[in-house]
Amino acid sequence: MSTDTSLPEREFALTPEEQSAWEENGYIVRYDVFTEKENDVLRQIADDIVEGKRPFPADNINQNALVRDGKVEESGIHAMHKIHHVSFYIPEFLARVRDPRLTDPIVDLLGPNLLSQGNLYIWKAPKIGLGFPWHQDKWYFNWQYKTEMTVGTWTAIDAADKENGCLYVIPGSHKYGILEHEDMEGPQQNEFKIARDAKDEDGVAVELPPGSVVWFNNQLLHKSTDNHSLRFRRCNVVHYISGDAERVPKKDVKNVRPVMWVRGGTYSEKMEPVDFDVLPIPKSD
Ligand SMILES: O=C(O)CCC(=O)C(=O)O
Repeated sequence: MSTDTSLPEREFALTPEEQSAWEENGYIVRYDVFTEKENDVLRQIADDIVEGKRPFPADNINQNALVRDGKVEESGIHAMHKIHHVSFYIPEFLARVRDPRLTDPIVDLLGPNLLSQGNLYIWKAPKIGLGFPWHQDKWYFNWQYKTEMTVGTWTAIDAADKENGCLYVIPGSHKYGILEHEDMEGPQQNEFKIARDAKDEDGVAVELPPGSVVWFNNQLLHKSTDNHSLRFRRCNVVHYISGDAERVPKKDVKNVRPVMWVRGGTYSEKMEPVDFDVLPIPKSD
């Protein structure tokens, strides 16, 4: 296992200005991190998965809720909402998870031993793509791990703006503590809860060109809006956790996913990371 993460070697480490912005706001943004060609590789693979050209566990593929509920008719990638844990099964997505352009800054935030809880690729189709309510990712992750902070990265595959449903964040909300998250009404997948105490007027739109990345503290309140445009708004989200974190065993939780080794040494007795390459695709019944 490689442990070549000594601090001076990191070309993409956080600058002191970014470090301060992180502490104050709970997120940072960089532009031109990935090229259009690199994004196209992920975009094509995700589309191939939907078209059945690449095997992938069907349970990890979610349709748009309006299509799923028969409210609109769409097919192929237009009918898609997201795929989960792509990097567990697809080598090109795993390579992206381990890319130093994403991970170098995270070493400054979580230390040199990094694992990933997986990733999420979102389509947000023209006109029907649905937004995500205000939430803190830590609310979702907390039952699984004992750790103060994990870090999410959000890469724009397409341009993201207010019209096609970009992210909104509440700067500094990573200092609020974990808010109550409640059930919500509406077509959005019932997998989501809303942090009702988050105030829309405190939100800032994070409009980004393709290839940009947002790094965010998992306690940062964020949301996104519906896609009202005729354009896709695709993104690739990856979550990172320190190898020093502790997994909390929960007997009642089905389908607990492994964490993948990313870089550095790991503490397998606590986290049991998968340190080989992608997992085999499970056979469907
Ligand atoms: O990309 C989006 O629209 C929102 C994604 C998000 O909030 C998340 O992955 O936690």
